[in-house]
Amino acid sequence: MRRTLIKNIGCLQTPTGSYSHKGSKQGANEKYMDACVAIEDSKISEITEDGKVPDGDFDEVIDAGGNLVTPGLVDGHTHLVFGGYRQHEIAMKLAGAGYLDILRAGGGILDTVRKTRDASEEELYEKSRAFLDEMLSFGVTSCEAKSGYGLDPENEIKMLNVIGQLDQKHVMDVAATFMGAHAIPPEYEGKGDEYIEMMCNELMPQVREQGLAEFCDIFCEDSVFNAAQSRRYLEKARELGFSLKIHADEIEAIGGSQLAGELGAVSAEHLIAIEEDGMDAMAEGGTTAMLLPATSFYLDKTYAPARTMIEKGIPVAIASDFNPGSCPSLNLQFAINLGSLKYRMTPEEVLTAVTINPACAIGRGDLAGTVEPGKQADLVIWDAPDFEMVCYRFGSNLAKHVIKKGVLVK
Ligand code: IZC
Ligand code: ZN
Repeated sequence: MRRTLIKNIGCLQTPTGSYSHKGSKQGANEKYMDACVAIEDSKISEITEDGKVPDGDFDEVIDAGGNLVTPGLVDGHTHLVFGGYRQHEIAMKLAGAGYLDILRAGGGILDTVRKTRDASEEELYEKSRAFLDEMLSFGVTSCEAKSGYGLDPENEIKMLNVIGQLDQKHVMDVAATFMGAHAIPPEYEGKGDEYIEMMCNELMPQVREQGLAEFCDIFCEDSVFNAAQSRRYLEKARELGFSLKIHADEIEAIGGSQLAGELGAVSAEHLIAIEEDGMDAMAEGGTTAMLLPATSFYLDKTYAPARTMIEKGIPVAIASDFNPGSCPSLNLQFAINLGSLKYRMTPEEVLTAVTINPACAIGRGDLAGTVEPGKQADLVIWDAPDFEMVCYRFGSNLAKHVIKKGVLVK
């Protein structure tokens, strides 16, 4: 057994438990001052505080230099596997085109679909592997990744294979979400219902049988998939044993958040335009709000009503939404800054929103999201004395060292 000690931790701040935190619990963090963390192989074995050092010999000692240590961050919503980029959309945006205008004109997601279909599995793997390296350098140690730029059986499976390979070969834990219903591909233009039926009858069962994804997601949005199509798709997914996710109320509130609550979806994502009844349904259904503030920033939209959600007892998570269209940034620290500034969440609430809550929403709550004996040793040593500093400084990378499964990876 390999033993590692992290010593000289000024403040170890972490939520506790393996469940999603809501209401007043959203901001309940434990803070251990002058602490040490002992690691045995890939797991945390002991936490000490007030200058006490765990007994025994260690193979490796990491000096935290009196800094803040937190759990490794968890990015619960990404579209990190994609061909090409969409920087040419800047000109359209400057000319006044909105996100859905670009999609309706055959660009946006559909532009990325063309480039993803053209890319080989190896090309997609190499590109996304580099993204995971960059995410790790920002302190992210687990993430979710969605398919949804293939939109046909061959290319959706190609994307899911890439995600599976990343999870296996890269040190990052990557949870796979099947998102065949991300847009209507050109072959099915004007035939959204038929496309949903093909997904439900052909591709979704195949993905399930081959064990390629744990979660199933749909883009419930004006000009994309309506609430009835989303219900059909998610009910079928639930029947097949997927956990449910839904892109809801990003631009227009068309019933996605109500559906999420009613079907007991594990998370509803975006929620910029959510209304009162959608929040009530989510609170009732125990659905986590996966909020994506860097997307509000990049689309120049308003920000989801995080404070009201916390008051209503909805667990709040904050993710990057890294994708080539509405959020071409994988820097979860920037989402932390916006969570603090725009959602007006406290540093403790924000920490919960980027650790245990998304860990639970991607099915990794037992392994990740807190620093506690028995959990995977995924930790960040920050170039900061407290988490307030991480909420406050923006544009720099404050993750000084990153430890993944007990190994120093930065
Ligand atoms: O590529 O535009 N919102 N899906 C829903 C996205 C953004 C990703 C994209
Ligand atoms: Zn998304």
